[in-house]
Amino acid sequence: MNGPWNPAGRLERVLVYGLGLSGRAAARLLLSRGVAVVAADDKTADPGDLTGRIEMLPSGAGLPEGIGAVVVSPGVPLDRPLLAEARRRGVPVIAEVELAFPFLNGPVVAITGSNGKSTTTAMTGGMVRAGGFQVEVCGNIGEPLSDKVDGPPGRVFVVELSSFQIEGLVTFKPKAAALLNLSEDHLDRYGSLAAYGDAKRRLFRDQDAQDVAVLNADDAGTTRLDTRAARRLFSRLRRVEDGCHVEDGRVIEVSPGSPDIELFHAADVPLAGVQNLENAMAAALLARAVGVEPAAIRAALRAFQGLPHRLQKVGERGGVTFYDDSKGTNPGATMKAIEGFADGTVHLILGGRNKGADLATLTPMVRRKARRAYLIGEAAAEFETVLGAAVPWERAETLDRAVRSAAARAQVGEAIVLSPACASFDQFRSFVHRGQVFQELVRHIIGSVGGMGGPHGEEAGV
Ligand code: UMA
Repeated sequence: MNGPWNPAGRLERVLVYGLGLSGRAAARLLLSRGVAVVAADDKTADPGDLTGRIEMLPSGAGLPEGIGAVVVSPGVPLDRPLLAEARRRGVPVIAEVELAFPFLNGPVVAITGSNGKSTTTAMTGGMVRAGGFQVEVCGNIGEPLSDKVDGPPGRVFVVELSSFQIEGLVTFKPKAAALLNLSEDHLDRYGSLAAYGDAKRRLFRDQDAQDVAVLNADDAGTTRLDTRAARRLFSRLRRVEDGCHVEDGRVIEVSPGSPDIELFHAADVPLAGVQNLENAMAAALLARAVGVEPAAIRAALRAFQGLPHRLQKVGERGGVTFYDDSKGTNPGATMKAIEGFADGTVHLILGGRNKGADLATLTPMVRRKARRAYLIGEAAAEFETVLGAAVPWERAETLDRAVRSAAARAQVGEAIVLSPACASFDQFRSFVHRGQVFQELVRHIIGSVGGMGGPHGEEAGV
């Protein structure tokens, strides 16, 4: 990956591989700087607004002559033949975020981790904005960094980065960066947790002593990191020496040689789930790294609305609450999502396409928190095996049957939670689509008059 990439060098012609959100943004940035763009896509991609401005590489063609760099989209695995050819010919292969980095006219605050990235990114953006700065919130959260390059100087770029994007970094150097947590995800691409962790840790490689690395003291995988940056830890469970921790419900910032400062109260975090306290602590340390005062941190937290499909409360009926955590696409995310519920009260919808994770890691938490599990999609059979007799489960197969059955069984004070621990692509277009379908089903149930029939015509228990 580390080709001889020189961001200051003159580029004449660049290959953009993948013409989705990031590929298009990279192409726009390159064109705006007078660089010719050739685009490759393994599916037939419509160049849209770029029609006539870029050249499309015919399917199956090799790397054209005169290409100075390849900008690879995050979803394109690095073992694709075209990328292998680029490496063989000494052509640098970089991420879209790497392409954008040298053009940025303000500090970068970067967020990565297996879970909580988007929420933490949005929280950090809110805090930095409340601190009086102009902010661009972008990256994996949905808006490519390349589209944010042109704008007034002095903006703070709060950037969510996936491991896929980090793999293509060469000179990217964030002023502050957080590694929120590390648990099994994307093993279909990386093969092992170690390789996946290594991909994430690259983010900190080029930081120096003036920069800040925010790490999770409760997740050993994140602190095992070589970096020259100042390490600031956050912990829900123990005291730290530099960073922040929780004391009697208050989140306290500790810095060697300085008095302790109260950053916020745990009750200021308006979202359910222990993970959101962790996300808020990480966001606060990142905001502190660019000079945001605690009052602004508190104000932003209290006003934070949460993001869709992240343990989002979508409705309530007869004392039963429905939560959409469709973004819970790996076991680590699902464990965190249900940890904050009272024991034995969760009707948990699990399943979809397993990305290579060991689903058995979920079993102890499911045993503790769930009243019943509803298994859907390709991973249903695997879940049957790993859950065994830990908790009652049923093979619902589809989301529709799962929601109806759960709604028919749930009692006052219980929750119905879609947090599937798997990707959505076996039955849905994306986790967003899956969440939207869930919310539509919930609205239908909540709106229906006089109870609802369960999967076998049972009377609603809600
Ligand atoms: N493509 C190929 N060959 C391949 C794979 C894809 O040609 O082997 C083409 C597709 O046909 C398509 C294009 O590449 O035309 C899609 O590129 P992409 O999959 O890299 O997706 P983008 O539309 O560029 O969106 C990406 C991120 N997607 C992925 O990482 C898969 C978006 O994160 C991100 O918001 C966007 O860049 C802007 O930065 C989404 C995501 O699911 C939300 N991320 C994963 C996650 O959060 O777990 C990592």
